[in-house]
Amino acid sequence: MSALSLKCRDKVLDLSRPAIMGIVNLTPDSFSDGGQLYAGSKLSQSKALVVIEKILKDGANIVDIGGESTRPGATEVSEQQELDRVLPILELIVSRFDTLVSVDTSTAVVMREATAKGAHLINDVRALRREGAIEAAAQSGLPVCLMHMQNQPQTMQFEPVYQDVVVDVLAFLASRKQDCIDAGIAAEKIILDPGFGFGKTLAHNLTLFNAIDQFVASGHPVLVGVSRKAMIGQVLGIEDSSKRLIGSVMMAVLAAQRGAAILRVHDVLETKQAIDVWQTMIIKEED
Ligand code: 9MG
Repeated sequence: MSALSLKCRDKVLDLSRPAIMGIVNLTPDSFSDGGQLYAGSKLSQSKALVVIEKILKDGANIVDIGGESTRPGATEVSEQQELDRVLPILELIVSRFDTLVSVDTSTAVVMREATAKGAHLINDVRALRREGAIEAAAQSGLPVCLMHMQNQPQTMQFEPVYQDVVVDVLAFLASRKQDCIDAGIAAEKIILDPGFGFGKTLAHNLTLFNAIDQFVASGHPVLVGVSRKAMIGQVLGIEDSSKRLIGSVMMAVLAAQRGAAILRVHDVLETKQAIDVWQTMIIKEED
């Protein structure tokens, strides 16, 4: 199945080269950029607009918006809070920009409302395991990203354990994929994601990273999100997540080399430049 493009509603996502998904956190408490779109306790549409405009100018192919923080230890949000954060910004993007919008949610009602308002893709860190999510995603007809997470954000970093992290994560995604197909989601609409940092130690993350090609071998586009995450901080000894740019860009290129189709990143411009240089060198090698 190794598709070079993905149909997302009325648009097509080109996957003949790595696509860049720019992160827009609509939360006051996300791990790296939480709160940057807030004026006091209120989400500011004008601040969001500035950030989204920049991400698109910098070369993002997809804008990923989310109203729930899933950083380790994050507090849960209500459905209404998520709807209030996501829907107005989704409407803003769809009405102003010609781009693909992915909605980062695990909540069925958010999936349904976001689909009605023009979202192009569902990105679910819980791989459609919440009640009603798989049905909502199937009815939407949109592509879905199924991510692996052990436990829940509140508890996931308390001593995660695997028999064999690669085998276990591959098996989980294969089983979720089959459930999706049984629920009526077309196989061509499924994106897989090993879920870096979600219930994994540094050793688990690095082992999985080196096995990205095994996820790619499934024939599904693979999404990799390592941007500014703790694994980069642990490798480099950098506590402040906003100072993890170089490690993040490096890992994005390494993920792309291993076959990742979509890179979920905070630093769009820098990642795109690095990917562009790498792509140019591949083309030169083939000349
Ligand atoms: C929402 N979110 C945070 N990290 C992520 C990751 O690594 N992958 C995906 N698909 N979503 C993520």
